[in-house]
Amino acid sequence: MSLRQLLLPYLAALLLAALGPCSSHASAAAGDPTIVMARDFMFAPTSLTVAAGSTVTWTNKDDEPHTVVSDSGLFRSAALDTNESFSFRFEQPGAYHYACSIHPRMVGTIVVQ
Ligand SMILES: [Cu+2]
Repeated sequence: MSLRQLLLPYLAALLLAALGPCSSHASAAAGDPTIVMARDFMFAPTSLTVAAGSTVTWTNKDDEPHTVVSDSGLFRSAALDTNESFSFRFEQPGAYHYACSIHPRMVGTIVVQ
């Protein structure tokens, strides 16, 4: 094995680590609790991709109360005050759209693969 063959996987891993997740899209491994924060009347990231079986946790980092309500009625949080959280486990692949019922322009999507 040449030195180049030995170094290639290491360099590839380094490059992936340097690139990191983009700010508006993120990914998580199965089972990882993933935080989607409501801050300044936005969910961040707006679109989050997770593996089936992942639990997504929303934490309100705003001074205003927010909710997390699925468009299809699959999940619905109570009003979350500052630093309160809501979690939901996504079992089935699909695209799940949700909004804050207090501020309907606050919208987000969880993509389950
Ligand atoms: Cu809100």
